Amino acid sequence: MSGGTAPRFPRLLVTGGAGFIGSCFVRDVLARKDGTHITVLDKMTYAGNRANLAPAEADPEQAARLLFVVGDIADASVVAPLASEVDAIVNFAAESHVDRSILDPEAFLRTDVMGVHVLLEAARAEAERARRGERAGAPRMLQVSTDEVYGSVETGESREGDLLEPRSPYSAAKAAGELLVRSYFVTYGMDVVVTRGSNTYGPYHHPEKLIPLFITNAMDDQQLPLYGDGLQRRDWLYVADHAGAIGHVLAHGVAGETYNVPGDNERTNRDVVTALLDDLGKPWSLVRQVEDRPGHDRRYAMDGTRLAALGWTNRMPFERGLAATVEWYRANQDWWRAIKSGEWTDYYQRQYGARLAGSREAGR
Ligand code: NAD
Ligand code: TDX
Repeated sequence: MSGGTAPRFPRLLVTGGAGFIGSCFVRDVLARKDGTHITVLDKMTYAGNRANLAPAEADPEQAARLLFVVGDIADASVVAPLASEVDAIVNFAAESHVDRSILDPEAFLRTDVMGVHVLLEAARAEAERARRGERAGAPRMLQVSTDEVYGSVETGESREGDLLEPRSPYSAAKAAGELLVRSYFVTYGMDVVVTRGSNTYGPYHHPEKLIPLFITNAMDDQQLPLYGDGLQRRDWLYVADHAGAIGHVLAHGVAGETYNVPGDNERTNRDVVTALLDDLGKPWSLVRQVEDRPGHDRRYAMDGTRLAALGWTNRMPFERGLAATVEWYRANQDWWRAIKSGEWTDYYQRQYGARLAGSREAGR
C-alpha cells in the first residue's frame, strides 16, 4: 500500500462504475493507491463503457484491485453476494438522461427506483448479518442523487430540507430512489448518505448530454440543437470535483444526511455554448433553435453550506474545466466516434430529426 492514510472503507461496491461519473470515481480512487479494492457492478446499457476504466485497467497494481461484474442492480441474485463482500456501496447506477426519460420512462423506474430498493435490501441483509456477528460491521450505502429532485428553482438556492418537486420522469424516479434510502435510515437505522450533485461535465461524458453533444457536433461542423430560447440556467460541476465530493461524503458524511454538491458555476445554456464554440474556434451559425424539451426545468441552483462545513471544496473553475474538456474530446475521437454509431443514429433521429427539420437560426 502507498500514498495517503488507510481508507475508512477498504472494499467498495461501485454500481454504474462504467458510466461517466462512476468511472471517474473508480479511476480516481484506484489511482490514490491506498489499497482500496473496488468491485464495479454495471449493466452495460448504452451508457456503460468499459473503455472508461481503461486507465485503471492498464496499470497492473490498480487492475489487481478492480473486479468488473456485468449485471443489473435490480437483480437481487447478483447484488446479494457482492454486498456480502464489501464495506460500502456507492450507487451511481441509473438511467440518467432526461430526454430519454421523456421518450421511454419505464427503464427509469426499474433502475432508479427498483434498483435502489434491491441495493437497500442487500445492505439491510448485511446489517442483519453484522448484528448476528457474522461480519465485522454493517455496510454504508451512498446514493448518488441529483439537484433535479428540487424541480425548477426560479430564484434563490435549494437547501437540503426543501420540498422535492421533480418534474420529469427521470427526476421523479431519482426522488423516489433517494426517499427510499432515507426511509431505510428512519425505519431500519441503516448507515446511508445521499448526495445531490449538480450538472456535471468533463472527460468521458456520453455525447447525448449538452456539452459533449455540442463539442462533438461542432467538431464535425454539424448543427447544434439548442432547446427553446437557450436561457435555461444550470450550475456546472467538473466531474473530478463531483466524484471527489462523493468520496468525501462517503468517508465523512453523517448517517441519514443529504448533501448538496453544487458547482458554483451558474451559466445560461447560451453562455455555455458560446464558451465552447470559442474554445473550438467554431462559429455561432452552427447553433439552431429547436422545439423545447417538454416540462423543461428553467434553472437549478443549490446551497452548498452543509458540504462545505464537512470540509469539501471544489477545485476546478468552469473556464479551465471546459477548455480541458474540449481538449479531451479533440484528443479522444476514437472514444466518442465509437459511441456516435449504431444505436446512436436511431436515437439521434428520434430525438432531433423533426426538431432540426423545423429549426431556425438561434440569433445571437
Ligand atoms: P451515466 O448514464 O453516464 O452512467 C450510468 C451507468 O449506470 C452506466 O454505466 C450504465 O451502464 C449503468 N447502469 C444503468 N442501469 C443499470 C442497472 N440497472 N444496473 C447496473 N448498472 C446500470 O450516468 P452519470 O452521468 O455517470 O450519472 C451517474 C449518477 O449520477 C446517476 O445516478 C445520476 O442520476 C447522477 N447524477 C448525474 C449528474 C450528471 O450531470 N451527469 C448530475 C447529478 C447526479
Ligand atoms: O440537445 C440539447 N439541447 C439543449 O438545449 C441537450 C441534450 C440539452 N439541452 C439543454 C437542456 C438543459 O437545459 O441543455 C441543458 C443541459 O441538458 P442535459 O445535458 O441533458 O442535462 P440536464 O437535463 O440538465 O440533466 C443533467 O444534470 C442533472 C444530467 O443529465 C442528469 O443526469 C443530472 O441529474
